[in-house]
Amino acid sequence: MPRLLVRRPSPRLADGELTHLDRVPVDPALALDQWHGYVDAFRRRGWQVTEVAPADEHPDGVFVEDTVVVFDDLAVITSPGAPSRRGETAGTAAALDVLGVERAAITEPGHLDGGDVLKIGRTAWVGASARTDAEGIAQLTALLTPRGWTVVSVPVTAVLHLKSGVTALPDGTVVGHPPLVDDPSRFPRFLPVPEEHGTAVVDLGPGPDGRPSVIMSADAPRTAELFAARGLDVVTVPITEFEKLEGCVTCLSVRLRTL
Ligand code: CIR
Repeated sequence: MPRLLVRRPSPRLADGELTHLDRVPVDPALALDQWHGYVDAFRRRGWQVTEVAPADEHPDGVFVEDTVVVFDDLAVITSPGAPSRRGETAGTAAALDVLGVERAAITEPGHLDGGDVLKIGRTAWVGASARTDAEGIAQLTALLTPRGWTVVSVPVTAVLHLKSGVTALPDGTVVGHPPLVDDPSRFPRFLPVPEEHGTAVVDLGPGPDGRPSVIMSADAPRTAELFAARGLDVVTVPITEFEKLEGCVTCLSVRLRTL
């Protein structure tokens, strides 16, 4: 049974880090509703949900994806690039220990955010961004190469994280909104999408009729149509309050497929 790791939003969510967007008001009650809607969409598809202990002192704690990246049975605890986010990893590590997951970690002086890691097959594409540095990428490469993974570093300047600009459909096609992607030609198969909030998809596993299924933002209707026309079962969820803080559907969870 696949398992989803999530962390509920802090009441201080509105104070989260901003890099490329201007601050606009965030509604904490709406954010909590949207978070429940997101988690319930996975539950309806058979995912077991594990909540990491709340970290209300960390406004960005809900973006749990940035604290760990899972490769096969190994969970790599990250070393977040933003000082305000460095205290978020301890709770994630504790939750993984309860589940009995093998752990490794990126350590100082290296930095790496989970949002910069896009896994396709046995390749980890890693964004060299404002949050992830060469030392963090070198540490990840040293952990993964003996395990049969290839790590490829790509530049990220237009958006916060690699996965703010590109993600992958279940068949491995990379999708992205071209103005947000530094160099689409780096990816073997790239499908441009027409909307900014259409760049982020998460593979939900097979849908009720066996078709591959993805979850994505409700704020990208033309992209949702494009994916449906490719035969995908598309589930959309409103996540406006997280998008205001440069978050997306990927950032709100970590998937553990083998537990
Ligand atoms: C931050 O700047 O760290 C948060 N406001 C947003 C993090 C989004 N996470 C992600 O893209 N993986």
